[in-house]
Amino acid sequence: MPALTDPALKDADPTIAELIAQEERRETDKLRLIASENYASRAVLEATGSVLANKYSEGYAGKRYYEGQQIVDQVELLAIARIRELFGAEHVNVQPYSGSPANLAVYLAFCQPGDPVLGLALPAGGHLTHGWGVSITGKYFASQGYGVRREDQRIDFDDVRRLALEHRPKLLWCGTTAYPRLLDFARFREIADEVGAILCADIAHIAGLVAGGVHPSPVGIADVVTSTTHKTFRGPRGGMILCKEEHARAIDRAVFPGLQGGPHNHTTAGIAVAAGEALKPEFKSYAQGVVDNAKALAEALLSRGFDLVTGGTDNHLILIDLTSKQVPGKVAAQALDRAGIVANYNSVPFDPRKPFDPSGLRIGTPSLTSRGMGPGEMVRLADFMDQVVKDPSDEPALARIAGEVRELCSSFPPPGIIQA
Ligand code: DSN
Repeated sequence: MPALTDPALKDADPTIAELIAQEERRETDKLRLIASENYASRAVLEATGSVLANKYSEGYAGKRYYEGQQIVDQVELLAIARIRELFGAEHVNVQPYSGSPANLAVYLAFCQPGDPVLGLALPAGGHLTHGWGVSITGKYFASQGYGVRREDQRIDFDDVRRLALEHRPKLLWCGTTAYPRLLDFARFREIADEVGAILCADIAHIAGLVAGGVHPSPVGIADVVTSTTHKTFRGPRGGMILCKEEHARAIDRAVFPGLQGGPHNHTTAGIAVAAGEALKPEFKSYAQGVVDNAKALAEALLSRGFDLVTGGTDNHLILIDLTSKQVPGKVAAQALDRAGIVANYNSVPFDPRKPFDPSGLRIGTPSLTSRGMGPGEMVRLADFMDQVVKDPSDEPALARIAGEVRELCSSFPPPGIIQA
């Protein structure tokens, strides 16, 4: 349990307890805009910090390699049942340790080393594990990356189809980490069918939006759907795979024994709790709020002269191209952090700058929405960002903004953190 509430950690290890307390303060006092982060509820944190962490459970419910699974089987079956209900999936595996292992399990289930695969290129907004060169998925498979169109920065389906026909991938990925628009899963399905590829949708970023009904679902369209559980979905750090029944055995065997040992049962319990929360009507309002806030923030930034990749957003994420502001993404991100606003620098499509010093800034609204902030706060945030980007080296101004941010944050206590 976090240091502010549980004396056991403070007594046993005051150093770690103090560091956790500092992180609680940081997450309370700052505006967290990293699009892949959120606040898990107190209930999710409690389940994740439970004695279930003590138990080994290789295998699946009813077929384990260790005894003593009376409780763990129930936890895992509950998590599976809730995720199935939420997404309407035929088969669910909640054992992947996170998103990257979930994606590796898909390769293992359907590909041999050297097989052709196709995914959105990292600089265009894809993920490392969709076949990018420095990832094991780019080294062990013959991967190709499709891109976005230069004119509107949206996924270039002509490029996807051309590469698919030329390359005949075994596995076609759709899914993004820095793409602010809805994904057309049906269009990907058509291309996958044309070349006989397995279609995998990685919905790590948008799982909460899909569950909340504000983004179209790939379930029933893609053969396999992978996700993390801690981004818009607001659960613990974990992963899950949803698939059609015909692929259930291949996926389960790929996760265990193919890739992993014992599942993290404490995480499974946290996923079950998060799925229970996502089944409640309030979750739909949260998901709608995430999108409404992103649109409000995008509008407010556009009206302050910021250039947004694709011109706006349909989801939780905004990608800002700072080229016209003549401030590199890293300089802006570091100055924003000093002003109490946490984002990450990011490449933009066709970025002339290097990935470690790119032109863009990626921001998102899940964490702010979980705190209860709305469109009015998004306008204030755009004002803060505008001031910071105008002069990222004006330290007195950054310190003043950090104070204003702290004051704003104090009216919106984040879920999961008990205030001292
Ligand atoms: N894809 C990373 C992110 O979106 O932040 C996590 O893997």
